[in-house]
Amino acid sequence: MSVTDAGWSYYRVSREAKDCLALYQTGQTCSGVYTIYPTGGAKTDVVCDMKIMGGGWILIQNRFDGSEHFNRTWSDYKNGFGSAVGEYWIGNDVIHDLTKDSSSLYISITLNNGTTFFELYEIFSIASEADNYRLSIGGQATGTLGNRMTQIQAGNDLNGAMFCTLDRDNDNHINGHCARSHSGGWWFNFCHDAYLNGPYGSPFWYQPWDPLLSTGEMIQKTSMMIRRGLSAG
Ligand SMILES: [Ca+2]
Repeated sequence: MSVTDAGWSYYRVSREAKDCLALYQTGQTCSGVYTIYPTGGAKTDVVCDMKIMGGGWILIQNRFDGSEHFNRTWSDYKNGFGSAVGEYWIGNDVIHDLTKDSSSLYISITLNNGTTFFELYEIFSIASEADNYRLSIGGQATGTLGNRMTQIQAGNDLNGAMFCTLDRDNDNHINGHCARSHSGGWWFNFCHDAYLNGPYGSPFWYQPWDPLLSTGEMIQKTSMMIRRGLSAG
């Protein structure tokens, strides 16, 4: 075990596990960096949160110091970027693979003053690249952020939206390019009320979680975590 730059312990587990829940169920109850072996995917190092709401969560997105920029190409988002010992996006192909059997999503945002908000979505999955990693999000939403991803005005509802990057305009903004305008990859409609991949520490990180957070200037940390099995299946 060693300690990473981000302060996580790095756990070496001899037995292969497909995700953080499988690790948790075999007795790994400490949060930290683990190697997982997703079905059909290459092994990958991730942060597992083993404390929040019963543990077993895989961080698919982790930001805390702005050391990785998130205004990246389709290929970068497809394959993932950054590192589990720092900031990262796990990769859309891996997210697709990990969410095929029904997952939940837990979003956390911590402000510079230490206040943390969260939102838990019961149902979360993304399609394959052939369908541009289309987002399926729904079920019950609970938390202190309030639901700003679904069941809002039609143009900003992200359920069913396709992934967009600076080099791929898959949004529903006919004359615009949301990913390019907002400098980051995300599921955009026309465009959004919730968006966690904007420019870190910047007033140009537009509406991370509107109206609670209209710019990203006051955000210190964000994470997006997934876990199998809270919903049926
Ligand atoms: Ca467009």
